[in-house]
Amino acid sequence: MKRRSVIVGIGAAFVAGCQKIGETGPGKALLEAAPNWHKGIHDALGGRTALAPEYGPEDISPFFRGNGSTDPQNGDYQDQAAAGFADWRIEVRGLVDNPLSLSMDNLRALPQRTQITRHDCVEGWSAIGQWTGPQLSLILDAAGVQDGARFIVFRCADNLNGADYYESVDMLDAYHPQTIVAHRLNGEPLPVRNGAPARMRIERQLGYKHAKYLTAIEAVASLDGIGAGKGGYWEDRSGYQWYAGI
Ligand SMILES: Nc1nc2c(c(=O)[nH]1)N[C@H]1C(S)=C(S)[C@@H](COP(=O)(O)O)O[C@H]1N2
Ligand SMILES: [Mo]
Repeated sequence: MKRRSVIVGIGAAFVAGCQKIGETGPGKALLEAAPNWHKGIHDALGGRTALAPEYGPEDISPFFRGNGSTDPQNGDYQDQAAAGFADWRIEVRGLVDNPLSLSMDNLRALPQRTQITRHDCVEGWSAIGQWTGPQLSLILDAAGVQDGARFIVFRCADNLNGADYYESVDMLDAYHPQTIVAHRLNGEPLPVRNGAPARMRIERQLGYKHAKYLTAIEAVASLDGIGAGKGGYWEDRSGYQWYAGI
């Protein structure tokens, strides 16, 4: 939880600074006039488990665009797509007592959660979609995550410019109730452009954390030695933060 304490540290310094401003002068009036702003900071300090906003069916975007990989050409992805992903497997491995190899039927047989949420991409666009799939927590509980695990890594089928896409989250986001392995978008099987046959929804995080074309879920003690060690494809090769909480 190292990253979390960094975030909390920044938040605490921010609150301390604001209290100082608030003691005298116009800052005080500003603070008193804006109680929700103050609450917002408290939520930010303790609200990692709060739910992301959910929307109504009338809010669903007419088209949910694809971004990054939208039609993987590497490996056997195209063959798998042509076969309706009948042989697709999501491996659950690493620091688990019972490694699993989940078919799409296995995924669909689990209790499902449906949620209408807003996706925010750092590139400056958003879209609202309805996602359906089992909570990741159900899968992790079935696999029996061991005590030493601190992160969950998501492996993807697509290779972008010579590197496999991957992402990772800490246990708070892994067990968050809105963290699901989505296989349906707006009531239809997930389109290829949006990550068929299954992709992560990590609703408290920015778009690049939502790994598409999911092939494996790995419980690990450390992110060292995975990719370039920064916890994700974009984290490894740009300034994108590993913790992309919203
Ligand atoms: N495997 C994989 N996952 C990915 C990406 C990608 O290129 N490959 N792009 C990410 C980014 S930057 C965003 S904004 C979302 C886009 O999801 P969408 O294609 O459904 O819009 O997927 C994320 N997950
Ligand atoms: Mo993105």
